[in-house]
Amino acid sequence: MTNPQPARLRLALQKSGRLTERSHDLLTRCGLTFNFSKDKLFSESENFPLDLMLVRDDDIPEYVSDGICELGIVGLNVVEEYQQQKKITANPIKVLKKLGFGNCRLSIAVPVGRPYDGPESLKHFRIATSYPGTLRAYLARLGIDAQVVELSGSVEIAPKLQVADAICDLVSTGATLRSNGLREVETIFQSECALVQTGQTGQTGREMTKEKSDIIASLTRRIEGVIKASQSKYIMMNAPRSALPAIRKILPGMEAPTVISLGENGDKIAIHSVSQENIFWDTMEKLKLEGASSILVVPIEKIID
Ligand code: PRT
Ligand code: ZN
Repeated sequence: MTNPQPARLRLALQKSGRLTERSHDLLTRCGLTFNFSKDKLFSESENFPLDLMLVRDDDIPEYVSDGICELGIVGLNVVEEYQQQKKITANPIKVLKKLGFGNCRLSIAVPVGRPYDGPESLKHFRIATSYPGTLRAYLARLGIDAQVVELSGSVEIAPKLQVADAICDLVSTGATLRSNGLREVETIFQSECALVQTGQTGQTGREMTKEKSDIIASLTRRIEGVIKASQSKYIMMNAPRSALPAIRKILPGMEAPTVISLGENGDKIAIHSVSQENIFWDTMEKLKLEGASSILVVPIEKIID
């Protein structure tokens, strides 16, 4: 009897766009290697049981929702829109980990100079958007009767073309709105890129087995380790022993520091610790004023607690 094939997972990823580089970088930092090729739909990892499926970001929620891919890396705005449009309530897509990049918000904006006095002002407006599902759900929640004008791109020019009174679009810096004479008035959804998992368990041929769940748990742990490491710093310094309480006050995010006695009478110490916060120049200067010297702050590559 032949052994069954070991399980491999499929992860849907944006083929080419804003999220692609950061997503590749994250997987690489998790220790996964791939043989990327622009023309291929699939890219297999050589050292982890995971195959990437490289597609347009708008298609990712459907592949994940249907269980064709167990996992996806995608903006939560796209997931929300898909689930609102399809009115999915059973087995929704699960957010396993927010990844801290691709941050943006879905906002309503009106032409500068147009009076706006809260969501009630949107009554009878024509609002142009590529996110009709999310916008309709927002308007319904607030009981606002407005017309949703669906556009697939360049939503920000709709008021100038007089096809809409307001728009609902993604905003990150706000520069696009400003340069089109628009003013952000309501945020209806906060988004960032996330690792998501199918809510399906029994798709024929792609059942969610214990083996697959274990692989997902292992990948999630690695991703958490990479994210935690990128938010942490390793800090080392020498200081008089008497300065330790003051130093701990300056660095409240410092985890149980390792204190090593220096010299013979032990009144000087070396402090080593992981800090969960950003260490700025002014923090280093404060440490120096407390008598710390040889202060070293170094990035951390991986952390497993
Ligand atoms: O080809 P494919 O369909 O895969 O890609 P796409 O062109 O549809 O998407 P892409 O690559 O542009 O964006 C992918 C994801 O990035 C989005 O779904 C969001 O989750 C996230 N993201 C983060 C953004 C932005 N920030 C963003 N600023 N997506 C789009 N924008 C656009 C926005 O639509 C507007 O036109 O940037 C403009 C606003 O930016 P600011 O900085 O001027 O406010
Ligand atoms: Zn897209």
